[in-house]
Amino acid sequence: MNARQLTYLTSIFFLFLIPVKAQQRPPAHQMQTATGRSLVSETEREAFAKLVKAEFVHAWNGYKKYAWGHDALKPLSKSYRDWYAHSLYMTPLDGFDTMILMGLEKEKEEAKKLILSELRFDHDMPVQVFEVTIRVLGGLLSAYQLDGDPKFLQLAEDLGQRMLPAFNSPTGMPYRMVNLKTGETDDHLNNPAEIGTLQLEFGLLSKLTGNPVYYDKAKKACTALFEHRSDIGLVGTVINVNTGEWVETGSHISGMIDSYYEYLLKCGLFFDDADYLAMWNASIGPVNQYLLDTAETGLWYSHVDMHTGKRLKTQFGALDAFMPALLALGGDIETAKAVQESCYKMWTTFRIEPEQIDYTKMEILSGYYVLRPENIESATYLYHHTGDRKYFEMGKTMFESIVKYCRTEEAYAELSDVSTMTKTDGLESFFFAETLKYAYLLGNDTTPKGFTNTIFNTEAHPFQKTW
Ligand code: DMJ
Repeated sequence: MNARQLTYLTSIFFLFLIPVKAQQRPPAHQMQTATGRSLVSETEREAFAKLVKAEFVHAWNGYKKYAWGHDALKPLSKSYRDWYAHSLYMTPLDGFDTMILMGLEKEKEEAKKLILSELRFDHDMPVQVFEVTIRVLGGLLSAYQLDGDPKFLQLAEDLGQRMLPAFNSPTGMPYRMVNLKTGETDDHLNNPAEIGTLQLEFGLLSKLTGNPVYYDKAKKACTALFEHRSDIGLVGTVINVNTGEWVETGSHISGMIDSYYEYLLKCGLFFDDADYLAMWNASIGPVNQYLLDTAETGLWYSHVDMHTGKRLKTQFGALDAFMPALLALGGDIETAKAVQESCYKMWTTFRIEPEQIDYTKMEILSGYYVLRPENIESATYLYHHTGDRKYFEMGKTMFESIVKYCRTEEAYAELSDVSTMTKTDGLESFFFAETLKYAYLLGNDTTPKGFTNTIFNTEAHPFQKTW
């Protein structure tokens, strides 16, 4: 048999073989594992990721056209907003690592050029320590780790130094505001989220610079907060950092407390810090014991008094929806799944989730939607931790409704009211950092070490353990 005949016979053989194999395989949406999970085909995932990437470019182009060099785009008035007297380049910094993960080379280079040529911190202006840490410091650190340019780390170190005076309170817990030039501090009434959500960034800065001061200050602050928990193991909403007295004693997992719990676990895992893991283990038990509430509408986290555990409110919201992601990371998949059902119900009942609902009546308490990521974030975590198609579909549906109701001709806009889907003139930088990134990672996991091995800061900046 000559070579030509051999090729002919081989192709005939494969022509018969391929249809048989194809017939044996059920369509992608019916594919199941031995445990009954439905899977998602790579083609479907890729197509979704491509869609998300295109929407990122759409929103970024709007920022470029109307808000270049400023913190955020105002999508309806086609102008811009800066948080303070000088821009801190929040949108380019928050979006930078998303561009890298999405393979947006041109956009990445233009953002890099802007940040490295314009961003400086020697401004005489008070800034909010927590927000600047999670967005700006976090963005600079992940930019350095993913891009490699040492100028990102120099900027991060400069910023870290300028924020250190915030920790100079009698308790070690930071003041809410610090002046970047003078180091003057302000606002002694702070909350667990703003006190306890600094360690990943300050800790990573220590690891990368070899200067332990950042790690130590942030850890002292968080430990002091933990030590002020009540006898039943809960924290309240507002604490005086000068005296350590609680000013508001409502306990919940919503805004002002949420990411304190997130960082207890993430810092324990990321830094192999046994103290953080111990604080997490001592906290998650009481949180589940006192806050979890089984209602007719599902499983929710409520609001209780930090000292008595007495229920204060049956209120849940867009920010609380981070919890299934955290539970999944902590290994409690079953509670994560049950709470995610509720989060998804909160979304689909109103077509887009409102900021706050009363979960017993499924009634809106606060109807705005500022393009928050938490619900999609949790769907993405559950998808990567279980491989179940159900969570891919949840994330996809949520993303599609954002496109349907929040897309504008040249970018995206927040909603002032989900009952009327009325758009409002804002576009938070976390839409670029988190919402679009988590949606994209649902379809295409481009994180260097894989999604389940990556620790994201609370603004979804992926951090790498390099030590
Ligand atoms: C982000 O800045 C962070 O995720 C923070 O922890 C909570 N709020 C926003 C997103 O909703």
